[in-house]
Amino acid sequence: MINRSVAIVSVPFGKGAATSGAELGPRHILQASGLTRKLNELKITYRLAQDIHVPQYLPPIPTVNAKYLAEVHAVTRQLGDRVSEVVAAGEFPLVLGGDHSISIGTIAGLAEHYANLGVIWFDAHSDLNTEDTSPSGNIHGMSLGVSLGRGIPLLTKLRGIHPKIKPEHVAIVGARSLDPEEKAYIRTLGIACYTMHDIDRQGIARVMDKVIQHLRQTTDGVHVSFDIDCVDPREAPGTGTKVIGGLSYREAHLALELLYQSDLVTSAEFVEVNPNLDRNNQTAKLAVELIGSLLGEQIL
Ligand code: 6HN
Ligand code: MN
Ligand code: MN
Ligand code: MN
Repeated sequence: MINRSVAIVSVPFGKGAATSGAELGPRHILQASGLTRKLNELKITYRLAQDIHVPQYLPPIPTVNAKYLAEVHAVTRQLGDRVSEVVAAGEFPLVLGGDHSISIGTIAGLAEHYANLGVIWFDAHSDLNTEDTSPSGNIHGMSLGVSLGRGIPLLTKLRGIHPKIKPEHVAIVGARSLDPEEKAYIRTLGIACYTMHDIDRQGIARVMDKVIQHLRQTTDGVHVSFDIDCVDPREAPGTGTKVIGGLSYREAHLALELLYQSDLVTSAEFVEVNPNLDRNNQTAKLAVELIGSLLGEQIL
């Protein structure tokens, strides 16, 4: 997988989430926690693509229940362009968030290149709300739904591809906080959702083997969308929507190590690192280590 050069795309945007601070994620992951040092150690060639520009002020777009829609739209539209260019150049897109609303842009840019894009959604949540079902109005809780073609047309129609991904090509891993309508939608569409119950029962290795086997047979590219809140808050305190009972440190690493070995992954994003809520940069450092595992770091 990493015979390709990596293009790092920083997205300093946090308005899709309720708690501010995720906009500081890219800077902390890159500077304080040494992502580029890690990539050098792994002998991976990389470049820093131009950062996504986050506008200071935009006139609000009237909506029912979607906060900062104008800002999310401006950022995800740019990110879609940037990611599409990176893939067209033959590079591996590594997107650093930012809150999870940015995945709308990442996946929009990828969808142009992969007719049957697989998405592995590591998350405590499923991010399948719409304006009508969201308890918060925060767009980071709607982003997977948008990529599946559900919700706000301004976002679902980004780049003119609709929908971007198909439910049978999605696997959610690590879920433990689902809203009632999200559960109903997962059941109705038959989305593969490996909850913490499934992981406790089967083990993360077996779960990842199933995900890998299915996506290998049915997709033409695999995107890893890694919300750091899939990891237990003991290991990842620096994130805005913590839920106890998450992946252990080793479960998270093993999942990504197995994905590296599968040779299937064609892009990745790491989101929801919030330095304002972190302790001694623990969560940003964890993100760097996890990126290392996905890109080929091995214990021996
Ligand atoms: N995330 N389900 C809740 C909501 O507000 O829709 C939480 C969403 C969290 C989103 O962590 O990316
Ligand atoms: Mn999320
Ligand atoms: Mn989450
Ligand atoms: Mn298919």
